[in-house]
Amino acid sequence: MSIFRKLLATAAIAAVMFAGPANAESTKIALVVKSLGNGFFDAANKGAQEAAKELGDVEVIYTGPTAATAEGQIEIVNSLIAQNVNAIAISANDPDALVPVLKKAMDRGITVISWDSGVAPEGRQMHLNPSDTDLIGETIIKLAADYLPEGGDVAILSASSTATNQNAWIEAAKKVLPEKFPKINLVATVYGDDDSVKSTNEAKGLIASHPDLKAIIAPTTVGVVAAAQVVTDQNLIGKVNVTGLALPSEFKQFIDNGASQAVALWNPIDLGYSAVYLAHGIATGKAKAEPGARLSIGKVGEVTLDDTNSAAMAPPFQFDKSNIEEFSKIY
Ligand code: RAM
Repeated sequence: MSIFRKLLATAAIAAVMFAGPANAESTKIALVVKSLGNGFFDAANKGAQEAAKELGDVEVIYTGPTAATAEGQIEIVNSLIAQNVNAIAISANDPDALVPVLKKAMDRGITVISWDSGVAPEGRQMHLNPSDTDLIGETIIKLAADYLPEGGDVAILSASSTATNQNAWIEAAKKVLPEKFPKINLVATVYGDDDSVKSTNEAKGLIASHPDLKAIIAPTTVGVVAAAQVVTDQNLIGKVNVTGLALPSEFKQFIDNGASQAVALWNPIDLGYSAVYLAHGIATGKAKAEPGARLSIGKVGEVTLDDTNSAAMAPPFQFDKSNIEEFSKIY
């Protein structure tokens, strides 16, 4: 064998050795969600896996606590640090409680981003919002107001009381109420913790303590289903309109039966895809998270980071009788 051929053969063996087992060289990205068993996050995971496939060298680890608590997520992040993952993309149950453990992750060289529900700037390199926060805040009120020409009492059924995203949307909603929706009277805000049982009980409580309630606004895919089920079970269809942010596949039945006139949401598959795309870009050094940076989110487009290194993906869509059937087949 000539020296040249020998060298080629050696190179081939080396290449095989370096390729190693399928995942040896892949970028490990953990998609940490608020809690498992939530259809919204399962849809995001679908997009995350799509991004992994497209990027080719990525393994997505889909994980989260059983209940939507910061404590559960802290435990998970500690174990991801021990596993030496390359990146963590988290939808946080609390903006501050996770900062120390995420700082520890970053100190170890792990890329950390938040998406969906943010972490305070010192605990992550960037944050991806699904849509503009003020726009979501106004949208959830408008969804109720559109069907209340005379105005009236409405209440909010949220997720957990520390959820960064819901709290920001509620704050934005309260800001636009007096000027843009003067006839809408917000009588209460309660928290169902993205838990079906607690959300059901909170919805029942709202109805019992506010006899003139005209709408329940639930800016959570878990809460909105629970509230619509309560309205259905208590024969309140036509009396209390349920609205908010809903996954069409879970919510179609309540548009069909009239418990809700309309709801909204962004594409959760695109959101999970974008989170992985961004985490991968930063972890591999292809993208840099800094104010003003324009970062690619692959087939979804691109985002521009603001001065807090936050960006928004896309505006929400509205779903009603005319289109929920079509969207319910996608997510
Ligand atoms: C729930 C979660 C999630 C939120 C959606 C709208 O699934 O609270 O964080 O973005 O609702």
